[in-house]
Amino acid sequence: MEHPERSFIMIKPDGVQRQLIGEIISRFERRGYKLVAAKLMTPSVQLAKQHYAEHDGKPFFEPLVKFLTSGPVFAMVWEGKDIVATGRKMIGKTKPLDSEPGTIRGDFGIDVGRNLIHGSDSVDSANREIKLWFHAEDLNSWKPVTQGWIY
Ligand code: 3AN
Repeated sequence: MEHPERSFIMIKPDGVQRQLIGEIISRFERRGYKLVAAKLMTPSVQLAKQHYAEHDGKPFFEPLVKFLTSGPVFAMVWEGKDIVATGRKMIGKTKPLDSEPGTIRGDFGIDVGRNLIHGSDSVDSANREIKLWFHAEDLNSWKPVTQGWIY
């Protein structure tokens, strides 16, 4: 079944610890995006390594995997027009000095290793990551209700 573009967005352990889940969900909802899947979970080392496979061998790879598996993350799938690129804009740049105020990282983060949130960097990555983190049956396609109980 065809559906609008989707992105894998994950609040990392620092974002959960700092109780920013609601704030972050709210930003995506207000922008007009639709939540199609979400779960709080502590990733296994294997899952974290698969997720960050492109960084395998880099000096920050092991600490990154250790950090991601240190406690619960909040994994989500969001849907809507240009969600991958717009999601990255809303998240802000990886380096704290480059992340503009108004973005999630720019408003709440100062550390490159503790930058609160992950968002897929391309539609291909999104498809790969969504498959890695969610079962197909956990993705909920839903449409706005047109009956008269939302005013
Ligand atoms: P982004 O998450 O902005 O797409 P990536 O994919 O380049 O950034 O890096 C993935 C994660 O690896 C980042 N979110 C960050 O937590 C960590 N990371 C990237 N570069 C560094 C670095 N130079 N030092 C420490 N951690 C890094």
